[in-house]
Amino acid sequence: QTDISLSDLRETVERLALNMPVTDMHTHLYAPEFGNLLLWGIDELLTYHYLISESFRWSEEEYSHFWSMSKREQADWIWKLLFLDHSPVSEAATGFITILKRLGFDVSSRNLDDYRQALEKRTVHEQVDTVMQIAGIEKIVMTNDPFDPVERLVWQSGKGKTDPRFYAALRVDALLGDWPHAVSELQSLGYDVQAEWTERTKEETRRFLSEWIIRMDALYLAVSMPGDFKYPAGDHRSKMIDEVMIPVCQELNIPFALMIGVRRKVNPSLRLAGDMSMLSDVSAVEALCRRYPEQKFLVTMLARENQHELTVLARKFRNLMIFGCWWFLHIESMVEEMTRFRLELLGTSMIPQHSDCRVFEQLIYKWEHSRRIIGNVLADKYEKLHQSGWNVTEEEIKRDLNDMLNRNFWRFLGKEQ
Ligand code: REL
Ligand code: ZN
Repeated sequence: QTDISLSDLRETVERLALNMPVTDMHTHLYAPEFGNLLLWGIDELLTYHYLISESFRWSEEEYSHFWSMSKREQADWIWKLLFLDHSPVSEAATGFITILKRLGFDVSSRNLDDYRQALEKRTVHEQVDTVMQIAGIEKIVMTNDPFDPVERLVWQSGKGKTDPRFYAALRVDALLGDWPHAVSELQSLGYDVQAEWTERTKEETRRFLSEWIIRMDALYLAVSMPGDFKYPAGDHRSKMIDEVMIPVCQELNIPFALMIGVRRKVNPSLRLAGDMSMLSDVSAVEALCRRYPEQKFLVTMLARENQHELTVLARKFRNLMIFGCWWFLHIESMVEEMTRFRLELLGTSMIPQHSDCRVFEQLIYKWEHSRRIIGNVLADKYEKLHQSGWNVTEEEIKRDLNDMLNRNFWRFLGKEQ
């Protein structure tokens, strides 16, 4: 293996970073078997909730009027406000342009109907294959909610686990965040639970989780929580975690994923686009990692202010894997900043990014933008090493990228492929 010269280093790292197959360990995408739950195409892309909230900044329109429009009309409205009346420089808007370009469309024409017509000719299967190929995505982890009646039917009909490129993650926010709602859902699914925290209720909630993890073959159990999550606290959340969630994860030997720092619906009129970020308490994660050294925790936080402390915490606990630049942090400046100090504090022993895609083609831009940044930050580090006489080989660069974009996740799961 010959050494890479200093002048070729950056280009080599960037090329390898752009081409390394990826495991996208948290998305809101679905396999084609899930029917309409899998969103794709121009109108879904333009009505992404990130773009909805950006559009309303330019309009006096009633929220209710927007929601009464057809999807196509909403898309046209957003296209005009964010792409024609103003330049699409935000991350989500630029992302749409990256998608058009990579799909081979003439971006300069600005002709939405051409793009629509081109995609309407494709089947969902063709588009899934094409996009995964363009984006270099090998494995996709979905977010799977048994309380969603549409999704539940797919699992109950046995069609949920047919496409080998897609993996499940069991997501049950209501158990921690809206217990009354969870109780009525669990009851309607035939579990003998009640609002009071009885032994029977705990047992039945554990049974619910185990049965669904097994049915979905879920890779991990996931929850999102607001920043006011405290642990240990003697409240409902602590009890649910200690007496239900951790025991089930331990029994089935899967990680527990915590996504902390989201305040839902601060502006309910915006629906999905109305969620806000919130400062979190890193010491809650610290306490969990200390109390359960055998339990693996996948953790991401939404506030920028929490990122450095969380990264330091990962130095203290090997059962903590930090992942991704979540949501409002999934913008170039934050990905750059976070990737840099994560590498500086943890080396390559972290998961630098997940896509959080909701619409299939978003895989293209979310990963292209992130791969470039990851490659460049890594190139800076290799250049420093090179100047000291430590030359990384192409094989070693691939190994490092493969760790960050694939293996760290699978190794953490104990399911190295
Ligand atoms: O998994 C989550 O809780 C969030 O990522 C989502 O709620 C959010 O809407 C997503 O689109 C963010 O990227
Ligand atoms: Zn998400």
